[in-house]
Order: sequence, then C-alpha cells, then structure tokens
Amino acid sequence: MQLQLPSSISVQDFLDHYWQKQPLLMRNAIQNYDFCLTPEELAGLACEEEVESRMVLRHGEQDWELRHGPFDDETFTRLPDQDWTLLVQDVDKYLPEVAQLLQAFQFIPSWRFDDIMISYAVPGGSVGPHTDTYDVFLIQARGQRRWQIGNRAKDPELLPDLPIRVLKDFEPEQEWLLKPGDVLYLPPEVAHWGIGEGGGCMTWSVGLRAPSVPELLGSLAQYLLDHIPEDAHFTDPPLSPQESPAQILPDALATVSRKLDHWLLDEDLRLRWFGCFSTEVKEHLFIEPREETVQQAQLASLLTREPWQRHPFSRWAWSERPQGRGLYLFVCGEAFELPGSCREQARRLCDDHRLNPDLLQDAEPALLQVLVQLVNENWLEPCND
Ligand SMILES: [Mn+2]
Repeated sequence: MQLQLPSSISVQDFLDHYWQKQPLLMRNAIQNYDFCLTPEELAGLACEEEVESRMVLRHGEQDWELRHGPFDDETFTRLPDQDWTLLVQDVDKYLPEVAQLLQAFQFIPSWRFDDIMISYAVPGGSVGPHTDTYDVFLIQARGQRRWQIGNRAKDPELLPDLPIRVLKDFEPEQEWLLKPGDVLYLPPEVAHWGIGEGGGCMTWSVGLRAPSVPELLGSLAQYLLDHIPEDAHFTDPPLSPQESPAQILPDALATVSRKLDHWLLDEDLRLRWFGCFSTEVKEHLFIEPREETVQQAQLASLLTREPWQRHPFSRWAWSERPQGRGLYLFVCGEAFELPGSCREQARRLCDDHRLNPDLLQDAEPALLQVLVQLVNENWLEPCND
C-alpha cells in the first residue's frame, strides 16, 4: 500500500516542496484499504484502562470542556447529539490492522512516526482551531469532516483559561470537505480546524515526533552523564599570576570547553544517544519482559516453530557507526552493537513486517546474542493471529 499522491506530484516532489513546508490536500489518496474500525469499537478502546483517550465538548461544564479516559458506557449514553468529539491515542499499537496503514508512508523514516490517533466526531464536534508542533497526515476514514486551515504561526495567541489549546484568532484561508480516503497533510504550526459534518465522522491522524531542542539537550545531557567516566575533572591551563585573581581568562574557558567537547562532539556516542532517544517507547506503553527466559541454543527452534513479529509497542532503528566500526541496532531505547556484516539482517529486523526465520541462516554469534535479548525483552514476540 502506498499513499496516492496527486498525479502531478512525485514522492520526491512531495518531500522537496511540501514536507515540513506547506499543506497538501490529497483526494482519494488512500485506496484499497478498509477503514474497518467502527465508532463503537473506538469507544470500546476508550473504556480500557491502559489506553490514552480524551473527549472534548464544545459546550460542556464550560466551553471546550476536556475529559480524560478511561470512559464507561454510561458516559457515552449521556452525551449530547452534537458538538463533541472522542480522541484515542496510539490506536496503531493496539490494532494491527490500523498499524498496517503506516505502510502507506514508507517514504518517511519509520522512527519519525509517533502514533495513529483516531477521532470520532458527531456533527459540530471538534477540538477547536489550533496548531501542532509536529507534522500530521489527517486521513478521513468514515463520514465527512470540514477542514479549515490558516497561516503558519509560532506562539499564536490562545483563548484564556481553557483546558485545551484553542486559538484566539483564527482566520481560515482555505477550506475543504474531506471524504473517506482523502488525506490532508499539514506541516507543523499551520493553524487548522476540523469539524465533524453529518454523522459518524472518523479521522485517523498519523502524527510525527517533533521533540523540542530543550528536550533533545536534556536527553543528550542525561545520556552523557550515564555514559562518561566520573573521574574526568577540571584541569588548569598553564597558569601565570593574574592581575586580578577573580578574572576568568579565555584560557580557562578554552580548557573547560575542550574537555566538554571531547564528549559532546564524539560522533559515535552521539549517534548512540540519538538512536536510543528516537526508539524510546512512551512510558504507558510498557512492554513486559518474557517470563521464561530463552537460551541461545533454543533460539532456532523457537523462531522457526511459528511466525514472529516486532512487539506492536516497540520502536526500531539501525545505523552504521562512524569510521566503519560496524552497526548499531536500536530497539526501545537500547543500543546493540553488531558487526558490519550483519547489515542486511539489521535492516530486515527493522523494516520487514514479520521476522523471517531465514534470518537465522548463517547468523553470526553476535546477531544470535542480540536476538536472544530481543526475545527475552519481548521486543520480538510470536504473532498473535
Ligand atoms: Mn491538530
């Protein structure tokens, strides 16, 4: 399955001219896919303890009332006929048929994706005009939704004292009615407002990850703290008596900078951090390790007995280390070192839909050791179907 871009736009055109730059409406861009999930099934998910869900009521206890799940049947029976919406996060993690839709977006690195959030809206239902900090593909799955978009705006003014971020001033510049199969791509910070029209509007939002620079720096700093020796200390440059002993001279700063840069600019260490960071799994999507641990000798028979897959909560990436030092396989915030000869296996572990047991043929001991850990962490698991 592949996203059907308008015929005049190639994938490369999309990436060059639209991706992170400007919105694009794509009529009938999802074909040959059955948006099977019903509003009732979505409501069912929103009643589950571990699933993250919200409801926004235009005229509730207050304007734009926000309720957090899990919900119960009674909540749903008491809702008005219009002006509310239900949003469920990470539906791709719970329903493999939803995760399958991500295959339509293989022209973007898979570790950039966050989740598929699915929303249901009755007539008039919406979360209000707002901006997001990340890219999103808004896919109309059922019914119809009217989308209005405005300008790109950093730090726009919001309506005060609301539990959700609603823009104070929203001037629509373009407007479309989306029907099933239509997709609207929005780069970060484009003001948008999608309102359910008619009954049973369902929109699937494929959201990307966009960590802030402070978040990146915080994570990098913590990673360095965890991975560099504690016994590296400040040392002086060659000293001479100073005119003012209180003065910090350029030499002192240069010395401390060199010390820090040694670690900050270590490319391999930084790659290792970034791979771990990019494959971290949200806390509430915790994966329980396997109860009975597996030994390397059991691996072949175990993996060939039945089909295996990546755990639906798990995140995977791989990279070549600088200076030909082999590879990193990143899974759920952990880095595994592999020799360069395992390139094809690392790639297939991350890219293939299912684990192909022929991966084990002529597998090097290093790869087998990693596979054992992946199985024991449950990051690889038998297929459930
Ligand atoms: Mn949005």
